[in-house]
Amino acid sequence: MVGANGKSGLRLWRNARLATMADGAAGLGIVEKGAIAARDGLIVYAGTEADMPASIGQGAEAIDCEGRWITPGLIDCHTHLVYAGNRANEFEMRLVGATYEEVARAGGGIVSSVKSLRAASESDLVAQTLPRLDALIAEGVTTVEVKSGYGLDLENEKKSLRAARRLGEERPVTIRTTCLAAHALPPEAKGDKDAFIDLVAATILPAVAAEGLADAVDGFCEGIAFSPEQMARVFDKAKALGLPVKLHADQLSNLHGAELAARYGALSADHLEYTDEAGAAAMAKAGTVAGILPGAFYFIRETKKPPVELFRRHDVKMALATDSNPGTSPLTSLLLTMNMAATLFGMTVDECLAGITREAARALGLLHKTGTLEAGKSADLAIWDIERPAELVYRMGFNPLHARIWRGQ
Ligand code: DI6
Ligand code: FE
Repeated sequence: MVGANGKSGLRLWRNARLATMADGAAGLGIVEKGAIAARDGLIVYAGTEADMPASIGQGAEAIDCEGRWITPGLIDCHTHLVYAGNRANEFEMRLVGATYEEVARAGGGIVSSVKSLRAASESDLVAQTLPRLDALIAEGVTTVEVKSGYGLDLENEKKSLRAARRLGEERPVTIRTTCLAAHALPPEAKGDKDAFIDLVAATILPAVAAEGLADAVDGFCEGIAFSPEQMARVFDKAKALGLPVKLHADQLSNLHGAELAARYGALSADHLEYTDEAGAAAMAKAGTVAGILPGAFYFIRETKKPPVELFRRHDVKMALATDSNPGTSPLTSLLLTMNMAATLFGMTVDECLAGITREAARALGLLHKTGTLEAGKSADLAIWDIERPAELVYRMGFNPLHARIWRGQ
């Protein structure tokens, strides 16, 4: 095929150092004097320049990376990016002593974002979200998961998910959508959580699934949100509709959300500050990824850390994400997320980098398509002006991205 780039539609990034992040490779899967070739948006070669078959490079548009590092394009596997307004006012309240739970019980919290989102049009939501998406993209992000959960009725959940899908038309980035209707109780539910869960399971999920608006289903299992039994009803419906599940689990208390998620074969269970050993063991057995979210931990000044050591011991894969949301993590930097995971939770450089590439892809069920530099995967790359990968984790508030490639472009 003759494409825009090179006579054969083939592009070659050469004279680079690769952190392939390949599954099973030692550490970061480093390749010195490396090259990556891509055709039609897919990687056809990733390895040393010396070993690259001559036929692969023929006719390619070659880009000299001048010794720069290439990693997989970054993946933010847990965001609530679509919302209207912000909650800087609650931040101010908390700074003079109120806790997140107190703010929530006083009618602030998620419900105040629900009011703002319901008042916004779909286009308005897209316009308000794009600057946040652009901040992620500016750091080399090529895939973003976006949850609903501030609509909390059929029309507004659909509006959120349509706005999320539209982000992927407005920008060169892969968007995965998640229906988080079981996020909080809307005011019109008048305190009846079971009736609201009925609405989610009987009406919202089937409609969202029928319109193909969601790639997965999530929920908030917590004292201030929904019980494990209520979440199980949501998951039963998701499974019946053929949608994979994930869960906000054990963030503020241990309701054994990790085990619930594992029981349903969840792609990931996220937060996990209060998860115990039984939870970690269940996740390992089910292949459920641990979604570690240091932004929320930091922002609400949580003190209980997620049990990273237990996850290592049980070989639970760990992903890292921003949890970008207006209430508990107004964060749009995966680089800063890595620094927080290292500094606050003691995650290593290798764990941090895997957490925003390979393991984030796994947490989205996309590991066959992206997340590592390997032939057959999407040519999603981030090219960095750094001397060693640790710099990506080490700095705070500095962006050394040289170029971002999404699907070969
Ligand atoms: N856990 C969180 O940290 C966010 N949602 C959730 O289930 C908070 C979202 C918000 O406060 O708006
Ligand atoms: Fe979240």
